[in-house]
Amino acid sequence: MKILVINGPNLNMLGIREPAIYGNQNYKTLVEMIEEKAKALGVSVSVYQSNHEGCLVDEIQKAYGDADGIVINPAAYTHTSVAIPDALKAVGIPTVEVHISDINQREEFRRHSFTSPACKLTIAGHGFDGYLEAMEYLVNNYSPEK
Ligand code: CA2
Repeated sequence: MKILVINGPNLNMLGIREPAIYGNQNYKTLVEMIEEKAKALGVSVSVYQSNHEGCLVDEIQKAYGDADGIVINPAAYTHTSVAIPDALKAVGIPTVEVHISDINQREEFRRHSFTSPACKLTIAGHGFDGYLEAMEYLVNNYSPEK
């Protein structure tokens, strides 16, 4: 099974500011945790980050016919982008939306996700572990070998 993990704008800055919301660990640690989890689950993973909406759409489109599952944290584009859920629907790959913080307990503008209707599941407020839970969910429910 092949999983693509996509991270949106500013997530590469994790660990630098706002530790009360996003924790102390940095982006490199997040990527290492994802890679270790992939090994433990016996799947292949690739991790992508961009600050640009169109690049995120390009990456989703590139996954068509290649990835078996997507884990996506669209970051701020969660609350603004129509192009990202459109791309997810276009490729039809089972996708889990992840947010490090609990977007439902924060500012009003973060409570709406344009992405979640295009996803099988949304995990929010579980910190970095949310990504690992999303990977497990995809393996348990959408592995092509099962
Ligand atoms: O909780 C999440 O994972 C978010 O997707 C993170 C986004 C935010 O816009 C969403 O509403 C919720 C922010 C990405 C990272 O922002 C940083 C801010 C300060 C320091 C480092 C990263």
